[in-house]
Amino acid sequence: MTDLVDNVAAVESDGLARIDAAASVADLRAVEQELVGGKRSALAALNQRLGQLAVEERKEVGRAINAARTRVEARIAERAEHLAAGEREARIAAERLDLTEVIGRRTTARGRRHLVTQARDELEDLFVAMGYQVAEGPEVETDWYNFEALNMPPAHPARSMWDTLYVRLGEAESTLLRTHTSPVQIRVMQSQPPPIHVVMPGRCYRRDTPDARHLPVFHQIEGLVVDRGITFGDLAGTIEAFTSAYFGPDIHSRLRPSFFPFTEPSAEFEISCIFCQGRGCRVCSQSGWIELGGCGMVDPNVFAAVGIDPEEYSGFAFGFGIDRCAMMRHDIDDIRHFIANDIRFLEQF
Ligand code: FA5
Repeated sequence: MTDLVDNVAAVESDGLARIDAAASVADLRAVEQELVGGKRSALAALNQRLGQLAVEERKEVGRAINAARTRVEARIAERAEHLAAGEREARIAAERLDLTEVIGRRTTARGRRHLVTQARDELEDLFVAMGYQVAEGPEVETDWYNFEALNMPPAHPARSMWDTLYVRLGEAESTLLRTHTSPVQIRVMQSQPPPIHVVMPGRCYRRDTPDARHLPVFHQIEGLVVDRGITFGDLAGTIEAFTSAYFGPDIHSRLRPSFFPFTEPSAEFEISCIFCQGRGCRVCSQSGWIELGGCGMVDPNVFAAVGIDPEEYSGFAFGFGIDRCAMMRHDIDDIRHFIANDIRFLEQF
């Protein structure tokens, strides 16, 4: 009998050592099978030998086997929990996605919107916030939209205000690259009845020699409001609202009498010089003001061209250079930087 009790003790201590040495949950399940799992396990084999013993001895050895089984099973459960936790952690570590690592390894440089596009988007947003809609028109225009409908009949002297690039299409000088965004006013008024609150950004073309303030291809944004009872005061207020929103509350605007064939009265609008805050400097020719664009009340002849009754409706229009706005906002002294494609310049914005 003592033999058998010793055997139980040996199976137990050997079993506990193997449980502690198991390196994975799979190893542990194999050890468990050999020790306590089913008829062929080590403890089951000892149990089978109980039949050879006398009743009293059988009880004692049986108790020893059961106690050994309880301790072995408890150690297996404890070790299984420990091994499973370790394996879970290892799996999570292996599956981890390090997003900062992905950014760190990125080799291609990200592009950005050109500064003039950024200025255009910002100006659009500003007018949309004031209740305007955004419209666009073609860059290749007919003479009628670019000049005639805007109160400039053929041979009108005002046409020479804009050096025009013509396209060889149809009759001579009937098709051109638009010299300003004002023809889009005509297209908008043809397509919808008043009330109209719309801004029209886009590219314009002139036979201008490039210099610090001029490019042959540049950008304008046009504004048009048509409704009952629109006054010059509404125009002045709108210009003041957008200039201080875009350039900052310290920058103000003023209107000076001017001439455009499609507005009456007409004005040029200027903003206080952002370089010297209106004190006078080289950029503003010591005047304290910088010209931004033109504006005025829509001429009755323009309303006539699109069939709007000038007795019932009035309106104002304005148009100014987007490139010039971006220059003033970002302290850029030469408009040609925008098209030089120098990445060192472009990536600053
Ligand atoms: C016009 O083009 C009128 N259509 C503006 C207007 C609209 C008046 C609605 C009344 C009512 P002007 O030729 O002055 O006006 O041009 C307006 C602005 O466009 C200029 O003040 C300037 O900011 C910009 N601009 C004109 N030519 C160039 C150029 N070559 N390069 C860069 N910007 C230019």
